[in-house]
Amino acid sequence: MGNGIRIPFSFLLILVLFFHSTPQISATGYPINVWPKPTTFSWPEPRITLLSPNFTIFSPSNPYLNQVAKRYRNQFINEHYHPLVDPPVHLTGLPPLRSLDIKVTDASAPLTHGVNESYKLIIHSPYQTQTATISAETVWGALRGLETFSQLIYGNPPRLACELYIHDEPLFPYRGVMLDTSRNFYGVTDLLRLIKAMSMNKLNVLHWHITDSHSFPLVLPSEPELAKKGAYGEEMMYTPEDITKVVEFGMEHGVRIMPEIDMPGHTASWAEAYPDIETCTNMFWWPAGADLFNRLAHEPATGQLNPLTMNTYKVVKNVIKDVVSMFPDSFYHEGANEITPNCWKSNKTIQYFLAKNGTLSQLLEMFVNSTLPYISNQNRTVVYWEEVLLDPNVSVAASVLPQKNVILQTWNNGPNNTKKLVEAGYRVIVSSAEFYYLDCGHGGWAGNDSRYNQPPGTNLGNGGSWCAPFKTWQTIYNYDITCGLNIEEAKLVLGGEVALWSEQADPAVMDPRIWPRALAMAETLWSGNRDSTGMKRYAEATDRLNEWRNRMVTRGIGAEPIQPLWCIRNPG
Ligand code: CP6
Repeated sequence: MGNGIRIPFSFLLILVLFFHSTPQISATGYPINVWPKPTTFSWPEPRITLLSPNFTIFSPSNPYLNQVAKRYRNQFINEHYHPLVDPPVHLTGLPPLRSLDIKVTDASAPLTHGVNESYKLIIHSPYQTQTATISAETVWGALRGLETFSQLIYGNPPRLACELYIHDEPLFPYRGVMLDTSRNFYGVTDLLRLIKAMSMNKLNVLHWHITDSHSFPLVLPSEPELAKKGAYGEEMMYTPEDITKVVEFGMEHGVRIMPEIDMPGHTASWAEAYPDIETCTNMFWWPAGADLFNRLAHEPATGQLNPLTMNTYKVVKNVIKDVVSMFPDSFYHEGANEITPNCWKSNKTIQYFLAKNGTLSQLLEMFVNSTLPYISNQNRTVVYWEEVLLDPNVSVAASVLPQKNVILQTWNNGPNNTKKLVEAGYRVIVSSAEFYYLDCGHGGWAGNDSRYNQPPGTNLGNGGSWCAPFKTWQTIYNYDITCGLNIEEAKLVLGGEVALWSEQADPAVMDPRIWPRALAMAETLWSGNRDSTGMKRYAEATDRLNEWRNRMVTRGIGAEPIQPLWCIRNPG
């Protein structure tokens, strides 16, 4: 924290006192290095005290909270984080902090959508008491408070701010990251590292896009052939034990796991086991007129389940049943994106259906009508990509999707599609490709089609249009997911999600591709992107981001730097 930021903060304090306003984000006294920035905090005097070597956490008895408290206690004592810039305060010789008391009102509230994540953290004056308290409604709020507490500690021996007050809660209940494990495979350790990094940033949903056309890495007890034939290899599969491990690790970090088995499109990998339920998997690679979406995903022909084949539903229901039993979360993502008209049209049975005045949209309705109630009846809220309703060529009638049972995830056309959907009464998760798609790396296009391997400047239609320009953390930080909506409409926006599609990503580049950009969204969705005067807080965020990115690296997350150390040591 450079000296430069002190002046604006004291200035704010004066402004706030002068106008008696209630700003969304108020800050009094000195700044603190916490990411995402707490909603409200106050640190009137820059006092630092040591953490006692016998530091103890007292928490109500709850299996998750006890385990989490133990983990954090260990981190508090042993992290020894060395800040890039020494805080402008020094040890004052106060008595050390001896304990942290955690108080939880409802220790049995499960980790579900909308669970209360607020907490109050008070580090008292050591002259009065050598304790700190976290008070939260739920264990999940307490967990957020513990993360904040961990970020206040630095140095060896460990020390932290005292006489500090924080009241914190998220603006949006849904703060997600999507990872695609079909185009390239990620091991369980990679998934756990991602969950850990998400938790550090108070992100709470991992949307796991498990399968797609390229590979089917999920071992399902009722349909073992799907992974056996559709995975990239024996080592590149997730067993039911792996899933349990990921789900449990998520729980311990306040991160829900929402599975997606994309269907009926994006399913070519199913054809290895069940060629009879698929359409167009033998379509030649990019025949003239092939839909551009296929090219975007570098696909082996999209492959779409045939809604007119009875065996399709037998397999699909087995898949859903197994996935529901492995993933306890109440959200279930069914995909339903990018239906390719030419794919269905290439099938003889479907051609016959269309010739009898049937439509492609009716085919999708058949599929949704036989799967949505099946999933809803298992106490799941179904999430679909926006096209299920908005695709101009193939989409279902709104009456097929009851507002209370489904949530739609937008990714096209910035805020306009979000607006359309909330106007129609649907709850929405925003993943605008222009802002929140992280997949594009610097490797250029190289599908297994010679047309991709062209000299610079070659026009490949709209392929890759979202890739350029590369989305910087500022672009993501700047984005307001409810822009253009009125207050009532904005209430239907549950939150946002950044997405890492993996055509050009794998474990080797996962960390730097996701971080620090996802943490920019994390802060926007937690406490917003503006200071108390309503201005976007880039400069203040930049200093905090540098310090936070560095701490993430020391915690084992390969986040990209945003500046050379020189800029950090010599703030402008
Ligand atoms: N795969 C799946 C993809 C994409 C989607 N679904 C995608 C589309 C456009 C861009 C990036 C990714 N590769 N199954 C869209 C939801 Cl730019």
